[in-house]
Amino acid sequence: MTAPIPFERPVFVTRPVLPPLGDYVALLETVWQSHALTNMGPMHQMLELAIGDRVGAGETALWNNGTSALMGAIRALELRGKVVVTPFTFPATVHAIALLGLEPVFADIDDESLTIDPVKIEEVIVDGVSGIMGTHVYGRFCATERIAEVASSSGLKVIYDGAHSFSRRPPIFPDDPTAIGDITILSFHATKLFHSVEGGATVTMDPELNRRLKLLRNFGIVSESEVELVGMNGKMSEVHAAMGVAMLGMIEGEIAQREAVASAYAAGLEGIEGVRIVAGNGDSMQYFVIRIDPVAFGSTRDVLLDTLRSMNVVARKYFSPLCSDMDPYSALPSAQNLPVARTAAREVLALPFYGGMSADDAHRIVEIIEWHHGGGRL
Ligand code: T4K
Repeated sequence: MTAPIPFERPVFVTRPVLPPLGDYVALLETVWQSHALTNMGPMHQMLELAIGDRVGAGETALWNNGTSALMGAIRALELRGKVVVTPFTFPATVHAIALLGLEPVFADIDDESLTIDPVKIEEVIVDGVSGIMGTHVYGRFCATERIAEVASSSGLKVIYDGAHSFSRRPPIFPDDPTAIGDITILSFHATKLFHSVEGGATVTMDPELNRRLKLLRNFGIVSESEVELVGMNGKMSEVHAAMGVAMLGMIEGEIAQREAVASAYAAGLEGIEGVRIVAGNGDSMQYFVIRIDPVAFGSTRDVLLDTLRSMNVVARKYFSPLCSDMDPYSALPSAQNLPVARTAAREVLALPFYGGMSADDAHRIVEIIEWHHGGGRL
């Protein structure tokens, strides 16, 4: 096989979707006229309602990003001491625990779903654990029913990091009372299929928790004369909310375009020994992730990544290194024995995946993977 032609410009793992500039400017004009720039103004209210409609369950509150939504969730549930958490996630999940002075306790993941394993959660629950945090990795759901059983038998609260979960067609959550846990957070960062440049949300089935979450994102202020809680500034500005409103109309088209890219990838990758598709095939259209079995494929993920990068394909190792191997956490006893997560972190690779790509781009990336599999190196 002859060497494939490198891409002329870098093809990144994602490229933010943008609404027509005119649509955004028209919304900004109303912001300019009102002089309401933040503090839950009209754009914020409009977006919060629209997101709640699309979520379709429980009550939704907007936040300025997914990380402060995670911190708000921990505070709203009054978690203390230790929190059981997955090591296979973006650092924000674990940092939210540590930033609030709590200690993460890592539990290994399930090899198939790459989400926190309920059996491993049970094994690491010790005195002082007050909650469980799982990540719906690449938008694939944790074993929420089983986790609910573990939590209720140990008196623990459950938070789900659903940063990747909004990137799918409704219903966003399965029709299952355990799906949201006590609180689920969403991220609307620029790299997400739906975004408000920076942004996030919390979802809960409990109206009182939603009331507390809304207080927590605004300094705990109930009224000019009453501050009920130690809160923060987690509010989304009107300029960001306007972007979210402009983006609402873009979601379906972007999902459809990504479906075409995913089909092109799937058709091409099928049959390459040692390559398995783990995300991008329906659950969520946020990431297209493959897993490389180094023996069957004949090369490690890292060497393949070098080849892809040499061809201007900027694939990413989401999520490697494991959070448990990062400096702030690597000395924790629970960070030492996570074999399933460690293997996954060595093998996963998020390929470029966004609506602006063509099926031909996906074919060319598959060709590079095939060429590498056949022994090709630059
Ligand atoms: N929990 C989970 C499970 C998460 O994945 C995340 C965030 C969070 C919590 C926290 O939510 P937020 O607080 O962020 O709302 C990116 C995103 O910054 C991060 O939001 C996301 N997860 C994570 C998976 O991906 P990086 O460090 O990979 O970003 P970066 O700058 O390398 O961007 C990736 C590629 O995207 C670039 O190579 C080019 C492209 N890009 C990026 C940006 C920001 C653009 O083309 N334009 C842009 O403006 O973290």
